[in-house]
Amino acid sequence: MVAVSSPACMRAKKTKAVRIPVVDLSLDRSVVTEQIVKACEEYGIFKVINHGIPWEVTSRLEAEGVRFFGKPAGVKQRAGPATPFGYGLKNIGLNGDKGELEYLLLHTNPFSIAERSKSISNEPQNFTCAANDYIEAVKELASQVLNLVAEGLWIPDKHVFSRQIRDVQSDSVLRFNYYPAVNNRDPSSKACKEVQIGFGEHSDPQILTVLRSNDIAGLEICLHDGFWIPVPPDPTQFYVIIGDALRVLTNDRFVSVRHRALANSTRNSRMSMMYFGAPPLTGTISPLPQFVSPQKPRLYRPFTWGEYKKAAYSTRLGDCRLDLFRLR
Ligand code: GA4
Repeated sequence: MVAVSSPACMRAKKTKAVRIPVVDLSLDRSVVTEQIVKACEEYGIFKVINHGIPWEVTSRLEAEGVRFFGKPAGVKQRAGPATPFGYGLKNIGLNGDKGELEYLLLHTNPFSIAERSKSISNEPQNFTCAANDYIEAVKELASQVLNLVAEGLWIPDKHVFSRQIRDVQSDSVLRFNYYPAVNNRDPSSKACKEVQIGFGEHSDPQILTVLRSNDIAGLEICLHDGFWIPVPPDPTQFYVIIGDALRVLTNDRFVSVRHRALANSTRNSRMSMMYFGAPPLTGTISPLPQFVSPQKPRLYRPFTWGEYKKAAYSTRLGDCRLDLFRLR
């Protein structure tokens, strides 16, 4: 087992009122690029509005998710266990992490989607179609955002980041997280007394995540100073979350924000759908020359996405895996 430092955020319990940046993609390109870069540097997360993804594409996949999680336990288990792909219940990853949730983790390759959908839906073609359309739409959005990032950073090759997630061999994944509503009417119930962690704190390993949830709250991010702040749910919009790979590519100019999900809703269940945009397994992750100088020396050794993924699955959810690749 490799030694990794304990996450700073685990010590922080406080919260304060801060607004997550909102980027309107319909505004002037120079304004948008500047806003995105600032948000990536200061927060590692922002909300995109006027994103152009038709509501029908999102709602169709949401309906498939709701249908699946509404099935009896025994039926859902036919799509599991998650190793790591498939249906998971309370177990996260392969090293004993637990959470108050159910999930579906799917590789975005169309062949994998078609294969998996057989155990997810009674009408697999409908699930396959909804998932593929959604994946295409969020991949486009992620690529658009990554091109704006490159432009905002004055990188001559505007496709340097998006190329990685658009590659046919891309290792991108799609995830549904379902946090059942808790019953707090019983004063002796666990839910009544303590905060339930739906999905523990971590940073996403990939380049970037596009997250969409229903209108039930739960997601929180950790600020630089250790404060946790809630991310207000907005079913019509998307949140972009910076992952570890983009942090490395920018030599730590961007932060890969640590986040977690609480599962405390007594109103309704929370369901989120995440697209994690990743390079192919052989794709190299190394600080780009633009971000390395005598004043800002290279902070990481080059590694492949495959190596980083392996490190992710051999560590615990909350570990700071990037330390394993850090030079200083
Ligand atoms: C966090 C981000 C994505 O959900 C995920 C997760 C993955 C899993 O659930 O299988 C991991 C987690 C995530 C990071 C550390 C490892 C791997 C669980 C875990 C303990 C799909 C991913 O790529 O990394």
